[in-house]
Amino acid sequence: MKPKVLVARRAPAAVVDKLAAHFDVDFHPGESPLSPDELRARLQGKAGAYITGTERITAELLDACPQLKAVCTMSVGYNHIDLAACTARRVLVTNTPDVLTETTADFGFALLMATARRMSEGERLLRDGRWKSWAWDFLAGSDVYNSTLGILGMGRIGQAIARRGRFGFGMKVIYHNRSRLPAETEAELGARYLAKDELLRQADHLVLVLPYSAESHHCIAAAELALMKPTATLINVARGGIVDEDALAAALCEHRIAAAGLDVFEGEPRVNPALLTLPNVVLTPHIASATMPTRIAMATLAADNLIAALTGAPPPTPLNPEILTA
Ligand code: 8YV
Repeated sequence: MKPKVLVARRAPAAVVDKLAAHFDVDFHPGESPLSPDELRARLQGKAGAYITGTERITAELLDACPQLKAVCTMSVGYNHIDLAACTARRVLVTNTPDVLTETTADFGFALLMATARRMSEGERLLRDGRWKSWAWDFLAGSDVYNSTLGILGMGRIGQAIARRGRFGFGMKVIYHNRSRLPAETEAELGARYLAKDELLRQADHLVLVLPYSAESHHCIAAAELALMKPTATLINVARGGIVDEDALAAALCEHRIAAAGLDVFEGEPRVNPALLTLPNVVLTPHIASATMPTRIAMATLAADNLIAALTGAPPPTPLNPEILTA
């Protein structure tokens, strides 16, 4: 008998077929995520779960699904999974690092450029028939080339954005991270480590790429925004909860910072209504990793993790590998 697994969201057909070769697959093909109650019901008797960032794995859910042995998420972020609760119950957790790094960095940089150069604002104006003439300051934004790129959270994606800034746009790179990078990585990126407040003061463009946790919740709020330059842009490709959106909307409205580019939101897919009315914010629906090759690579890696986890092989990218040896 094949082990039973739940595939909680649509996935590429080849990936579902691959899983079906190893498992008895219960597949949720819908466009919307299962509700928490539906997820609990569908996980009954399942040894494995293939999930995405839209399914929450809590201690209560784990207690209600004692057969569960592996949770494999098609995402690099895992703030939707209670990792400690999984580890305590010997449930293996895997994510999908690396395969999305460059694609996500491309998007982070695209969002930075669109925000600094007011691209969405210009397109809206043009489509609305409000483009009347030329003026010296018409849609004048801020420079990217030669400016100072601040990165909060210098992991794989932060470093990939730093490379784009330094080598593609001659930017001065400054960063803050929980732990400082090795000297040779700093030298390669030309990146200078600063205290968080100093990073906020000096950055022309501040990109948030840090993981979301209780520690990073609202780590950009009114006090932090007050330190930023009035000409600065703020870019968030990490998680919405890192930014206090009410404080950000107020800062944008009062031009205490110039603009923001946001791909992630605290209550997504709901967007704070205050942000929707502001012209100086570029809003995208959590698509930083959304290219077809990258999404296929993420889905394949999540499936390979699940197959390994339930067939006794070492999974490629475990988050709690200690349970494999303990
Ligand atoms: C995904 C992401 O689109 O990988 C992540 O952590 O935020 C995005 O790449 C999303 O989480 C899908 O699972």
